Order: sequence, then structure tokens, then C-alpha cells
Amino acid sequence: MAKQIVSVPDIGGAEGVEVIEISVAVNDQVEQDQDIVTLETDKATMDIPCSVAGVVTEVFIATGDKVSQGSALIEVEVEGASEEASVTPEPAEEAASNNDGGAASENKSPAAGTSEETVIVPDGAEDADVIEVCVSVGDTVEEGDSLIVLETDKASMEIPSPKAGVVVSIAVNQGDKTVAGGEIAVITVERVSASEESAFPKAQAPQQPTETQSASDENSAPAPLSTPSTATSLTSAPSVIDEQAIFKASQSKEVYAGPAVRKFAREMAIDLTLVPATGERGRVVKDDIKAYVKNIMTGQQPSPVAASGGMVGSGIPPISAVDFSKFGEIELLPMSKIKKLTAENMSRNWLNIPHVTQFDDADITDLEAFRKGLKAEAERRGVKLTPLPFLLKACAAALVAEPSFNVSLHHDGEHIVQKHYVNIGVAVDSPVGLVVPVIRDVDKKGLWELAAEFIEVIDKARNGKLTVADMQGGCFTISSLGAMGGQGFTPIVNAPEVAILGVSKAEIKPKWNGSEFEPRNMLPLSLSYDHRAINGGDAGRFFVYLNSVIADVRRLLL
Ligand code: CAO
Repeated sequence: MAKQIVSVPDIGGAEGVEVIEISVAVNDQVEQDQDIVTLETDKATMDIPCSVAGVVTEVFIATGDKVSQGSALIEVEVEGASEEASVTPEPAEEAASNNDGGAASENKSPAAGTSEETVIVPDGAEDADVIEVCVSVGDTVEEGDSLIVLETDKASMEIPSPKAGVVVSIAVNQGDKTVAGGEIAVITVERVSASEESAFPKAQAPQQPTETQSASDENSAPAPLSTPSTATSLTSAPSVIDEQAIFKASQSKEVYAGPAVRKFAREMAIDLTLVPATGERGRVVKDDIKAYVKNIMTGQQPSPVAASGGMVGSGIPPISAVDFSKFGEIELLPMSKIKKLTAENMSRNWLNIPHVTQFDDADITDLEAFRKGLKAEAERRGVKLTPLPFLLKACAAALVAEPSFNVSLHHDGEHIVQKHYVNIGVAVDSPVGLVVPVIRDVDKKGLWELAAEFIEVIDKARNGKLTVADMQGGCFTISSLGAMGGQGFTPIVNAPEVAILGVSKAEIKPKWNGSEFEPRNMLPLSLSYDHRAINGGDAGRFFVYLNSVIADVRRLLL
């Protein structure tokens, strides 16, 4: 038995490369060629394999460290080896060593003032898979914009445009293998003299707006040149049986993941865009895929097929990109991660779930009198008692009385999951976007406990302190815009839940009591439900029961 140091192999001369993932820990058994570390430059990620088999005795690096060729990564106790040694694995199979862009050769000038540049496969990038073509013919590109993304077993990398110009032809397709010196694309480049070059504003590069061209601003975050994958995620229901779609999604540049993780996702037939990421800076790691699969297998998460009701794709054409700058001054603001996730979830839920929304007013005259009577006690207890804790309690009672609402559709498409716990989510408008923390076992908790917990989760939500676990396991959601106003709205069901209650602003209205109009405090409610799981009769009973409890909270004692 001897200890051997495994260090960074030849990585094409790159220096100070960041460690973004470490896949082994002390005492792990490693096999030869097993990936141990993932490195990332600004253009490529690469997995470093272990050159020996044995047990890891030390890990010398941490995520975020910068390493170069020869840096020690781990120490391995190798069975059968006779002396301590430092071993460097075979050169990492980086898709290309030329990170500065595809090689280019200048062609004849097709027109006065312009020349054609042929972008070719750079040295070392041959025999790689083209996993994404980022541009279309006619697109205007800036120097450094990605033209294509390549991937080998060990690395993925973008081939950037060496110059600003307009794409006139593309010689590769997604799925092709690159050949040494092969053509990637031809770009028409404005020919400028050296003296003109520094003053030549990039925005004056030849413009040939196309349908997919995004509005962009020189000073803003760059907008994607083409948006096919975004359009796909917003308009089609993803499906694990659509292998082509999975291939595309798994390769999508918009998912932050290394080549080994992408390969693993392909092998598992998992759409990487659906996998919640826990890695640094939103990176998807292998454990995320395992957790995602486990959740599907244990029914905690519906499979995309089941969630889509077995349908693949909505067939709805994407909304064309618009150059808003044509109509006035604009600014591109980056979307927060939560906003992006909300957009994705809303589209998925809206497109997959056949919604029905039912409206009614609940009489909260007595509830409000009771609540106001408790105000002094609430202050003594240090809680704020709004109508929401009462609504939580009333919804919990209705979910128990009408269990047809406390279900999820099983991913096998053959079963309904009946829940025997009552967890309720509350939509909170936070500075980073809409979040839905879940309050557990609402049916078992008293009003004061719920009010205190409610304040706690709102505080966590507004201060960005919610964990993923805080937002999981809900059976039903309440979305209240009551403090803001409005007479009603149609909330979107928060899958895998099957129903959601929208609460609008209470108002004194005249109600006929049989002999005269009486002023009553009426709370507008809207109940949206998934018509695959709940039928109108169930919904009618649930709503009537809910309103009766809200109108007379003494019923909660029955
Ligand atoms: N009608 C009239 N007044 C109401 C009311 C209603 N339905 N609901 C609350 N109010 C009153 C409260 O009683 C409180 O007044 P008092 O201080 O006099 O008691 C005041 O409005 C402010 O309430 P609040 O905002 O502090 O608390 P809340 O419990 O009503 O709401 C929360 C908390 C987190 C639900 C809310 O702040 C929020 O973020 N809502 C946004 C939800 C959302 O964006 N949903 C998405 C919509 S689309 O699905």
C-alpha cells in the first residue's frame, strides 16, 4: 500500500483555473478514470479523472481554489503500489485549447468595405460533439459571442466569434462531430482601418434584424442572439419520453452544469432544465439529478409526463422577440433567479393544468369583530393578527372535510396521492420575487401558534432566508392580495398541489337578510383547481364548507 498524489494534468496551458466541483471526499473509494474534480475557465469546464484506483486519504483543494497544471488535488492510498509518488493524469480532454476563439481565415472581399472571415475548428477541438449552435444565418454577432458549444466526455466549451459581424453561413449542425480545421461559420466583417478601428462603435456593425433578434443595449447585460431553448421551455410541456427534447435541454447552455453532469442527465433521460440546482452559483451537480430522480420515484414530484397529462408539447408558437428600442428608450434589467423560476413554474402550471376558477364572497363580519376583539391580546403576545391565520385555519378544516382537495396526481398517471397531513403554502410578495413558504400541520395548530409562525415565515421570505425545504411539501396554497385591493383574480394552481385560494379586498356590501338589506363585511374569494383531480361537485362542496367556517369560526370547534 502506498500513497500517491493526483495532480492537475496538462490543461492546455490554462493557469489559475477555478475548482467548481469536488466529487470525492476523504475515505471515498475511487476508481481509475473516475471524475474527481471539475475545473472551469470562462470558456470551458472540464472534469479531471483520477489516474489511480484506491482510497482518498486527503483532499488538498476546496471549491473556488485556483489551480494550474501540476497542482496537487488529492492523495490516494493505492493498493499494491510500492512507493509514494505524484501522478498526473493524462491531459484533460478539453474540447479545445484555444480559449480565445475559433481560428479564422480572411477570405476575399464580397463587397466594398467588408470581408468574409471563415471561422474554423481550433486546434484540439476536433472530434467533439456540437451540442448547441448559438447563432442563425443573418444574426449580428459581437466579437466573443458564442457561435457554437462543443462537448467531449470531459469538457464543454464555447467557440466564440473572433470578430464582430454578420453570420452569412453555418457549416455545422447540432449533433455533428468536429473535424480538425473544419469550417464552423462564415462571418461578414466590416473592414476598418487601424486608425478607424478604435473609434468604430460596435453598434454600427451591419445590422440585419431577424425575427429572433433580441433588443439589446450596448451597456446592458447581453441578450441572447437566438432564443430557441427559452421559447421551448416556455411553450412546451417537457417530457421524459421526448428524447430529442431531452437531448436539447440537457445540452442547453442556459443550464449551468459540467460535461459529466450533462452526460449523466442524458443517460438518465432527465431534462436538466427541470432539475433544481444546489451547486455554487446555481450549478447543477450529480447529486441534484439523483435527488430529482428519487423525488419522482417516491412520488414527491410528478414526472413531467404525468404533470403534462401525458401530452408532449403544447404546440403553441413562441412569442416573437421585439426590438423595443425602436419605440423609445429601454433598459435591460436582469431577472432574479426566483423570478426566472417563477416564470418557468407559472408557464408549466398554466399550460399543463386545466384550470377552473370559482368565485364567491365569504361573510367575515363576525370574524372581523372577533379578530378586532383579540387585537390587544395579540399585541401582548407580540403577534400581528391579520385575517390570514383565520383563513389558514378555515382552509385546513375544509381540506379535512373535503379530502378530494388534499391530493396530488401520481406520476404514473394511474393513481391519486391522498395526503393525510395538512400543510398550506402562503404566497409572499418578497423583494426577490414571489415565494411560497409552507406552514406545516395547520390543522393541528392553534390560532396564536399559526399567527406567530406566519410572521416568522413572512420575515424569512422577505429577508431571503427561506430554504428549499421551507417551500416544499404543501397541500394547498393561499394567495392574498387583500391588503392591496382588487375584487377578484384567477390564481394559478401551484403544482403538484391541485387547488389554490385567491383572497381579495374585503368590503362592506348590502346583503339581503330576508326582510331588509344589512351591511355585511364581505371577503371576495377565488378558488382555482385542477379539473383533472377535482370535479365541480367537489369544488362546490369545498367552497360552501370553507365559507361557512369563515362566516362562523365557532364551526372550527365542531
Ligand atoms: N381585505 C381587507 N383588508 C385586509 C385583507 C383583506 N382581504 N387582508 C389583509 N388585510 C389588512 C390587514 O388586516 C392589515 O390591516 P390591519 O393592520 O388594520 O389589521 C393590512 O391589510 C395589511 O396586512 P398585511 O399585508 O400586513 O398582512 P396579510 O396577512 O394580509 O398578508 C402576505 C401577508 C404575505 C400574504 C402579503 O403581504 C403578500 O405578500 N401578498 C402577496 C401575495 C401575492 O403576491 N400573490 C400572488 C398573486 S397571483 O397568484
